[in-house]
Amino acid sequence: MRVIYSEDHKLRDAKTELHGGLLVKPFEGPFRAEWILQAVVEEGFADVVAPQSYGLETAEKVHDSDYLSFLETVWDRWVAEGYEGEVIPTAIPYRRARQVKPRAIDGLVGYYANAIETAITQGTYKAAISSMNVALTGVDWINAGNRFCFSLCRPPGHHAGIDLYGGYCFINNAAVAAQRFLDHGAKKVAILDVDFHHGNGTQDIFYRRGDVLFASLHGDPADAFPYYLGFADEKGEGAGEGSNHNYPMLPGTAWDVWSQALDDSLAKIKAFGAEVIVLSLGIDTFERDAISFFKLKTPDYITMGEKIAKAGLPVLVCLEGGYGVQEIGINTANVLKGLEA
Ligand code: SP5
Ligand code: ZN
Repeated sequence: MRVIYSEDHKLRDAKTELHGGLLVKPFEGPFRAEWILQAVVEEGFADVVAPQSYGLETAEKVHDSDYLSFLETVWDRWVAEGYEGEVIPTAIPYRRARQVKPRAIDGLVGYYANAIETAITQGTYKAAISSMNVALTGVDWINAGNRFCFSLCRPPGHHAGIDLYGGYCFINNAAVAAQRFLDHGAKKVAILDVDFHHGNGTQDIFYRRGDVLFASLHGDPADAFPYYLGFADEKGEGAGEGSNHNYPMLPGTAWDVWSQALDDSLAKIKAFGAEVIVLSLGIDTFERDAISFFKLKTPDYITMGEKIAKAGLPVLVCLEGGYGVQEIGINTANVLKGLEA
């Protein structure tokens, strides 16, 4: 299977993440993509290709265009304000507050944030665009008649909503990819999100739409980031009613329980009539992940890929999370191996 990868991910290299009341070295850094690229090449996925460049047309169908302009300009505005640190909000539109866009940059940053651990930096926008291009190039590879593709996206995307960044995400790569599949003839697309964290951004984007099914397997939001979305009773609204499926699971969940949720989500995807699966692949479900609490083991990732392939659909794999351990590389490669098995 082809791997799409751009060096431009390195432009996203924040110095800080707000964690436990301290500004620490971020869990989400360039080393992640390097570990994963090295492992997938070593495991035989050596057809590594750089992405094409795309404009913003597709992104503007899933994100608010003012939000995209904010991402593009926020760093310069922050520096112009005289600030010396990275971009972190200090106020947010709390309950019962007005949802009106402030003129002041400090207010604007909070307006567009759904989590404040994530600092925006000088190269973040360019890296996020390159990550989107990696996903879109994967769409074109699938549309050329190939069954699988691995888009090694970094930064990740599934926490980025219509007009929200956070959770290390800025542009929702999987959502933009799904939109391109639709724009090139697919009537129904499924996004299967197996990252440890609920894909709150992807859910936000497609919640009222009937053309994209969203299924997410994740740590129960009562116990895990992003805390405020991802419960089982969120089923979609309007045209999207019945096409949103959340599988929250408890601390300590291992393959036996997790794989039942996977089987159920794949049955939903088949029943929906999806023509292609966009797999939001976080490998932070691993038992030794730095910030998560599931207990998946390295061989489980092969079985995961096998099960997903048995749905019989083309699969575009977009990288999401996975932290703190070099095994994110072999675990990713194992999913790819399982898909091709
Ligand atoms: C793409 C992705 O996986 N984003 C995840 C963002 C999570 N950021 C917040 C992490 C908070 C971790 N808290 C762990 C508590 C352990 N005691
Ligand atoms: Zn995650």
